[in-house]
Amino acid sequence: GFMGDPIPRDSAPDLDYEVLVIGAGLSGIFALYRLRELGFRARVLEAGSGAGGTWYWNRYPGARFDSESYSYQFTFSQEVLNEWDWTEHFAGQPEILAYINFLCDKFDLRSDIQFDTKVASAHFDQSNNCWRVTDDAGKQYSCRWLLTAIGFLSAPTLPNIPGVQDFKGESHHTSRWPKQPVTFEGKRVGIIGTGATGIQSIQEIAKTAGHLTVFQRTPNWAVPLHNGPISKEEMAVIRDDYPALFERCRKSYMNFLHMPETRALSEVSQEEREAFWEDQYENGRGFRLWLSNYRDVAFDREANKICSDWIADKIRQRVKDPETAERLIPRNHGFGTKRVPMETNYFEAYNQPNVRLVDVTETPIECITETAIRTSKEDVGLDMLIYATGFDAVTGAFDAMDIRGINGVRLKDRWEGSPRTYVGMTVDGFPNMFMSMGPHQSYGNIPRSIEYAVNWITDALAYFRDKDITNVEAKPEGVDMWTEHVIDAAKGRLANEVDSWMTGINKNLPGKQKRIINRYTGSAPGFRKFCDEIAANGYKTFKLN
Ligand code: N01
Repeated sequence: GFMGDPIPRDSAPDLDYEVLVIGAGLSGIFALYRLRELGFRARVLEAGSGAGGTWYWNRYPGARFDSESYSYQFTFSQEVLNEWDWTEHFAGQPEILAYINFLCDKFDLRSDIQFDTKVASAHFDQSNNCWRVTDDAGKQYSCRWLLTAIGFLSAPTLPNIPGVQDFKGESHHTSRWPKQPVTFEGKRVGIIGTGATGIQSIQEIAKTAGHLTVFQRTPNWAVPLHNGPISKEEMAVIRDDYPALFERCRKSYMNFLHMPETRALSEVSQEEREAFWEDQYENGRGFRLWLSNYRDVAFDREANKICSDWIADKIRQRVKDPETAERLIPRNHGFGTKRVPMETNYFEAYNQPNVRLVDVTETPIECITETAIRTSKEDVGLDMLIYATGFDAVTGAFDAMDIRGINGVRLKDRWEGSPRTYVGMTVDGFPNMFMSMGPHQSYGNIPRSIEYAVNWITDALAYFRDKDITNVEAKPEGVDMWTEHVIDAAKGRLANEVDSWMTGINKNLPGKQKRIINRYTGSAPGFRKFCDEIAANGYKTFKLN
């Protein structure tokens, strides 16, 4: 019980639920676990037929963690930490989904998750101080508190190429991959997109495809993942290290295991830095080369160029055909200025006779026909077409619902141009709505961030219940302050000068053509400290009624 209450009081006896959670991904299932623990009447509405969110939908070949499995799991249950063994340093999607289902089974979470229920709208009803949620079958639900757990990379987008609907072969967006097995043997497969998803897919599909054509618009600075199996013995050693491992994540800038190098590139000799990079590239697991790099590589053009040039040489060494190698080297952005994809023999795939790279900046795609992708030079005939074309990131999943706050103001309009939030978890004008992984919240290592956000939100709800507070709204000055802070925290980063989902760009969406600060880049420990203080001060920075 909370604050000595054996049975917590129902804070909304007249409503269907005290709390409605939208989404049963990692945020949603942990929210449900916590809300139950705190004694709330809660329900989760989930569009899919199973739990897992990102890991439910993204079943594409090669989908896997690219942060260490053991750093990317929940820590809330010691029992689960004891019981669950990871079999790879970077687990594949099937193992991750099995882990999520293990959580659902263990805590009987599914009994409060309503699957196959897509939320169409959520309107705040001022006179009754509640949210009225409607699903796409027209069913209505009322609740006091609304918790969005909808992810920030969950609204997939197709390319704005004429003829996308015309293709008669098999076609899949990576994020809506079918559950039944998809085979590539003997097929002419084409893939558009070379982000983190495309790169994971390409290296896997290349193994079995009859022929694979990669349509690349922007090459990426992918670096080796160095995955490997975890033996039972090694798992025991890792498990013994869990407390230290999670402590490291807590201390690090983005909740990852990797600590930044504190020196600047200019402080070390060429020999030293190259030996350092060589070690990171050849031996460093996961994001090390990116996150443990010299501190100025993310800020200083010169330092970044030196590092990028060094990695470009690695690509040249790995790709046999020099022209293909040059096409695979990014020219319009430096290393680490976009999310760095992780790879295993990605570049070597282009040495295989069944894989071909088409640079669509040289020969633009004109259209998709019933049987082919037509470039300015040729028709590339295809049996299967894969869209690894990314997402309407950050705000896309919010925009997909009709969310309205006080006086019917639409969230989509409120966020026109750029999202604006108070600590990424609340919005002024949208009382009693809380967001896990909302815009301008600390992301980084996502499960670490989710655990924090969901704990913060659910603790707040328990506090409000205890104090008889039934209406909570962010103040406009708080939203102004946080938005300014987010912009300040990003100052000087070379990443701001690059088109990517992190700067709010999606070239397929007319409304997403202007660069903004779409992601909070301040430190995770600083973020937590700030939010902890809000709680410690009785949430006085909110309007409380
Ligand atoms: O999407 P993206 P993603 N014509 O937007 C291309 C996370 N993630 O799904 O760059 C031609 O990065 C587009 O080209 P361009 C991670 O945070 C995590 O790959 O616009 N090409 C680009 O190459 C990541 O950052 C994990 O020129 C078109 C690609 O499609 C985020 O998800 C694994 C096109 C889209 O790349 C998003 O990654 C995977 C067009 N019309 C992803 N439209 C793990 O942690 C788009 N493209 C394991």
